[in-house]
Amino acid sequence: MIEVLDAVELEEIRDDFPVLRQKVHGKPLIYFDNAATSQKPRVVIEALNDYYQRYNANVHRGIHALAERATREYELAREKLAKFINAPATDCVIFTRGTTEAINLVAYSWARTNLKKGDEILLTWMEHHSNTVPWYQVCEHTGAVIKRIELTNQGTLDLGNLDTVLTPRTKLVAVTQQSNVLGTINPIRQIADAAHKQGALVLVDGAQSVPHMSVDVQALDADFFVFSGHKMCGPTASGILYGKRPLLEAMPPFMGGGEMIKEVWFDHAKYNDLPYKFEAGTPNIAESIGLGIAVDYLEKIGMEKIRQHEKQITQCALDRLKELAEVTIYGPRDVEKRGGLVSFTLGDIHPHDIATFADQEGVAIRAGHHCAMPLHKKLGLAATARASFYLYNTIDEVDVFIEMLQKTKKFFGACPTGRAMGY
Ligand code: C6P
Repeated sequence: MIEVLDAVELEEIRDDFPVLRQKVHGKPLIYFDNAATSQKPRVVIEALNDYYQRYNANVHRGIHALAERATREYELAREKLAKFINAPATDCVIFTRGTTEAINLVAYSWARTNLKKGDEILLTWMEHHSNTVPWYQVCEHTGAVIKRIELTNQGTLDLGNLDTVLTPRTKLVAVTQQSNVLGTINPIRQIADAAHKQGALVLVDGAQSVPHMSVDVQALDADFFVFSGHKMCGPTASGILYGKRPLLEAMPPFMGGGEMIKEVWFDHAKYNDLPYKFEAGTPNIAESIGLGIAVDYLEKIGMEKIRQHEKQITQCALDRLKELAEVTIYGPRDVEKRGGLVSFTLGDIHPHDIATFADQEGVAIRAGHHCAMPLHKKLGLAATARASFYLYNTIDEVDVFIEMLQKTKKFFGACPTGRAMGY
């Protein structure tokens, strides 16, 4: 049986998020900017307070009671994160400040060491700048080149010719599990199987998937898997890099400093074991502990329930947006193939005008290129407006959002643009 959140549970969840109970410009806040960052439940805020008020200390260094407790809680968080993504071993889970840092770690440590002139890095047109620019930098450094998997006009990946796009020169496929603009959920296992057949590795950007669905890095056969804590009810500056053990063991450290060494002599050093080899300096202790608490919170509700809830909200938003004749929606129509966000344009009204108008009505959405400029350029767009949902959003909020768009349309007057992609 498919489990969904009932009205009572939804109200209880909303009560867990202090920030939601406020008015913005005199209107009840509707927070539809969850793809940028999610709100934090009280338990996570309290976990940060608790660390600073009761056991603030550095980890893996001190032998006093506070340091031992901080180390215990930090390592417990790592265990929770490993279990959450079904990592085969806890020490293959590295704390980072987020997706961007995790991808840069792989780009600097693995790619710069292993790639050479003429090698190929396969991206898609829907990648975030975090999964684009580090690879441009790798290419500048090594002489490798970027190739891209094309899109269908439904905003899904065109995998028809995957076997020819992948060549013996492809060394890495770096792909998002869910697009932050189109919402598209990509078939990672299919891509990984094809990549592995050619001897290429696969890095999966889970920034927009891990907060919203259950993820199993072993079932996906991802070589590297990265995500951010702040999009999944956790603190800012928290995140994870998971990598397969032989890869992580062979990689040189990303940064040098304290903690990442076993011993240091006058002119050289012996590096530490995993995961510490990649956690130089004092880490983001409070944030990583807070992320562990966020995982407890999400697991208690259930990732399947969260996904089902978001599907309902997204279906409602897609259906109701179509009431606006001038609207163009980007990405797949089928909620089975997309996550809980909708990017759209409303005739020729500038998306920034839509977002500004929305703000006046208490509705927080994002407008712009969403750090995916190649995709917007490919679509011939300067910007889109984006509403992105999470476990605490409601159908009633979608109704207010649509009313707000009706008002926006009336205020600005919208002329249809007949966009080629989207529907
Ligand atoms: N996207 C958005 O509004 P960081 O900033 O490191 O936590 O996450 C970067 C990132 C990487 N990949 C994807 C698919 C993302 O969506 C993001 C962050 C936000 O869409 C902020 S630009």
